[in-house]
Amino acid sequence: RAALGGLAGVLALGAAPGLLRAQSRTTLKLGHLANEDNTWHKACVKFAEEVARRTNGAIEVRVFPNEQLGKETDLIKGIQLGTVDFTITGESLQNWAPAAALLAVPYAVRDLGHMDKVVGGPIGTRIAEEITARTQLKPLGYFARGPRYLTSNRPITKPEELNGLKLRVPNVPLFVKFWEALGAKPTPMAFSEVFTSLQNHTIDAQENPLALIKSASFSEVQSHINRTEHVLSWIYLVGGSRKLSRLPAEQQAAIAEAAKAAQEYERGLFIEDERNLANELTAKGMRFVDVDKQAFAARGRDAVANALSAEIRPLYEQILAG
Ligand code: 2Q2
Repeated sequence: RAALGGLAGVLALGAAPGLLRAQSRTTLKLGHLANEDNTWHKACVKFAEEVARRTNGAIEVRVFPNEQLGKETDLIKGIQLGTVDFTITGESLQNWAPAAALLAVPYAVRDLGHMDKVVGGPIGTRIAEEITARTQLKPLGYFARGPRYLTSNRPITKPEELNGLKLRVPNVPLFVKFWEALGAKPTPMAFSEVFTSLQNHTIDAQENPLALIKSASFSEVQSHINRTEHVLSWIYLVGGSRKLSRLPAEQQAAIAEAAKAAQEYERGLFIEDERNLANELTAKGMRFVDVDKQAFAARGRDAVANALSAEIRPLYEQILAG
């Protein structure tokens, strides 16, 4: 008891400066769609730690996984309203900023090196600027994603075999047009609803990178992973530019640096994860299916080009040529 009392005394003393600081403490909220096992979440926790460290605890970032704070679209609107401060988002932003379609064009980016070149070059700058201008969401850093694969409960090796497959896609018009052209029936739906909808057969299939397929336990409701690898893209960690711009300059700088640290941290986790995911999903009973990728790309090509506005299309062609 005496020892505990002493410990409490020490803790109380130690907490005193913290309490003074706590009075000027700002709490910011980060919501995202992935769960605690996903590298995005781990990188968000790292971001929160880095923000705390770089602001001496003046800014606390609270992280809410699993769409707890709202679905992806709600989170985007929440940031615009000022009720949420950060999220992870990408091609869904094309509903506000057409150039965000360039983030995730089917069969455009070829590999990780190509992706980094696109994000870091003039096209990436253009995308980020348009997102900030049209949505008031400022890209602070980006995470690489593995290729998107089509999962289903039967093997699908070519577009003809889609045959009206009820396929969930995120709220991304370009994805809807692409899959329609291929012969599927795509339905936009929030990520948090996908597992249950697969379970109760409202939908037959979904498409995502292996990391999300694994962390969301889709292996329990889908048997096949068809190697379509139809989209290779990155995703942004974004913050609400209005609220961020009202913070003191040094805190804004600390947040920007923390985002870069989280980006680097995520890249390490991502590369490690990608090495193991196929084996892990196989161990969970999923079967990988080789597909005629050329046929998927060829069938979707015109739909993709037509879905992009005349202003955006040359940039798409630059990505292809880059
Ligand atoms: O399937 C999902 O919901 C994610 O992989 C989405 O592709 C991603 O969140 C995009 O909606 C990014 O804006």
